[in-house]
Amino acid sequence: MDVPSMVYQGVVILLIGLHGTGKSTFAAAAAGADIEVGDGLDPCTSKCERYIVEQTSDAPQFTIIDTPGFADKNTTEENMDVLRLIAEELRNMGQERVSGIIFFHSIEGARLTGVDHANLRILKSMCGEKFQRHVAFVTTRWDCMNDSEDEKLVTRNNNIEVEFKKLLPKGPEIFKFLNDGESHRPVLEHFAQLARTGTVAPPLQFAEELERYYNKWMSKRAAVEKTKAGKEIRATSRKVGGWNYCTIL
Ligand SMILES: Nc1nc2c(ncn2[C@@H]2O[C@H](COP(=O)(O)OP(=O)(O)OP(=O)(O)O)[C@@H](O)[C@H]2O)c(=O)[nH]1
Ligand SMILES: [Mg+2]
Repeated sequence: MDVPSMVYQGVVILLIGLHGTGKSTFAAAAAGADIEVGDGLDPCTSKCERYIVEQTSDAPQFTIIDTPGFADKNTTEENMDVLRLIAEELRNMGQERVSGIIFFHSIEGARLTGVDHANLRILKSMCGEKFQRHVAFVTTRWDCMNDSEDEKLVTRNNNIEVEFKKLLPKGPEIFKFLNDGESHRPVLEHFAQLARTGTVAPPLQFAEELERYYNKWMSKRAAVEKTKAGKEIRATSRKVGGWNYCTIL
């Protein structure tokens, strides 16, 4: 169901990841909504969109926030724009808080690339240590694989899971999305279970930092740049771009 602006209900979950990894596809499956998805090549979602997941059982209601994907090159300004849009969304939430983040990764890639690592570092900077428990990783496109039991694929997946856990040692749960109308459920159930057991998510480090900087009358733009996630995006571009890029900066 599409949500009127400024409405956040129940457990609020942010969908984050490289563009084309299946965030909107997951949101469409979870919310039963007709959501535009991309061709996997060009970025599709251009702003943060909220969807409510109606629950029939005792599960809590969810608000899912689909976000524009991070760029598949280390393109500073594009990623900074994504961060700004997420910052705006967090500001719109007022007293409401993000209870979880789902980070998406397509299993089609042979391994985690430099761009994947860069995006994971942005994620880590957004979360801060205490929030890590409230992150889930979802690998997508399992249905595009000929044989999900194939030895090479299983090894690849195991390696990716080890990498994920190394990068966020405080423990993300990892799920597989099969594009089957069902596999989104265990992911939501994971967050529902945290809510049921009263495991309240701490504030996102990114949200706390923004609040602090806004309170110092910093402009929205400057505040986003000053956060750890903003600095991470700048630092990555310097490493990748080399001295030429630095000179331009
Ligand atoms: N078969 C299959 N296709 C998928 C899966 N996930 C995503 N796709 C396809 O991949 C393309 C991109 O998916 P999106 O859901 O738009 O990806 P996104 O992460 O929202 O991309 P941006 O909005 O650009 O950040 C679409 O054509 C989807 O149908 C999956 O698990 N299985
Ligand atoms: Mg999308």
